[in-house]
Amino acid sequence: MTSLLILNGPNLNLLGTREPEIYGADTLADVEANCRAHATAKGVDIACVQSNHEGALVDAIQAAKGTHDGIILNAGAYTHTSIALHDAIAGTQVPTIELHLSNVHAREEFRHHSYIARVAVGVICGFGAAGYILAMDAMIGHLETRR
Ligand code: CA2
Repeated sequence: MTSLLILNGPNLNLLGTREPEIYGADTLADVEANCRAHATAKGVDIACVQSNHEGALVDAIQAAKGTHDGIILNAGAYTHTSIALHDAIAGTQVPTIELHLSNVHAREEFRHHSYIARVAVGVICGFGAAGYILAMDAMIGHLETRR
């Protein structure tokens, strides 16, 4: 069975507690529950991981090789700073979709650059929590066309 890793980075554990006008009212637990329900409907397995630590995210990407077929990655602010995450994705070659709740291109200049996009299958941003479902469907479709 296809298996996806839903990987969330720094501060996304705070979802639903502040800045709902930017990130929505759903908590991370709500988002993960929606992903689990969608995975059941689509007949895929998922694992959900969140960490505030760059090295732990690198470990999770490395551990995905041979365990998960694709990664949905909201790397949070590390998107804009982390060559280590870029290298982990490039090194493991696990297909990865970069995801953001907000439209990072409509925000501050420092959010416009991504180290992840260069090694991602594609990027989804600006659709709030629905983006996780869009990303799951996009990854399932991507994996099907590769088979
Ligand atoms: O829009 C996104 O999903 C981001 O990845 C969220 C990151 C931000 O640094 C990226 O530029 C875009 C920030 C996540 C912080 O989430 C919070 C949620 C509620 C309260 C405080 C922080």
